[in-house]
Amino acid sequence: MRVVTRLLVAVSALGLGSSAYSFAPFFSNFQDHYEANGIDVSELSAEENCGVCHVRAGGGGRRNAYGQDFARITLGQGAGFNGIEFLDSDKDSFINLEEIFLQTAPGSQDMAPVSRLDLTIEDGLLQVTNLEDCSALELISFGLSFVGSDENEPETTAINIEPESFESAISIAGTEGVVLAKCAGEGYVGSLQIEADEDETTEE
Ligand SMILES: [Ca+2]
Repeated sequence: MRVVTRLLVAVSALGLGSSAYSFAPFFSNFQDHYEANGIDVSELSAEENCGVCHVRAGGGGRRNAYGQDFARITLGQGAGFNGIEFLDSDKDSFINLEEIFLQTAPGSQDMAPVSRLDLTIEDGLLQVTNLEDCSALELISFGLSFVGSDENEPETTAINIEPESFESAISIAGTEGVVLAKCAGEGYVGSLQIEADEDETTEE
């Protein structure tokens, strides 16, 4: 008799747990993925975390545009978070990765970056423009690394710098990846994708 009672209690507790928290693991995966890659998502986490994927910030119900892409591509096609990072789910002209880096909502136009930073490479050096009013510039790279003008300094994948001291003396090492830049206080963000040169093996 005692055994049966215990079993029922255990099943009941499991049932409650799964209905109340059924979607929380997805957000936990989101946090783990971006924090492991050096992207702070604490503001997205602190504030209405289910709102990253759902229309209602409390979770449940309809998914927003990012949540729909997450369900269809990240889970449905097994493409992971990387599979939707270069989409602009909410069509506000900023890709999801830029919005996650700036911690604006990738699935809602109600929260969007203020302005775009333009990133280019000229003569091998990284250029960032539209830095007017930017109080602190943060750069991060994936698959690539930053190389400063001082040869003795090691390559790095993340730089925080005052915009006035950013003199375009940073070059990019590597053949394929992405560089992200933001001025968090002002809401500016931008990115640069570098793809491997397919003509590399061409011979003349
Ligand atoms: Ca967007």
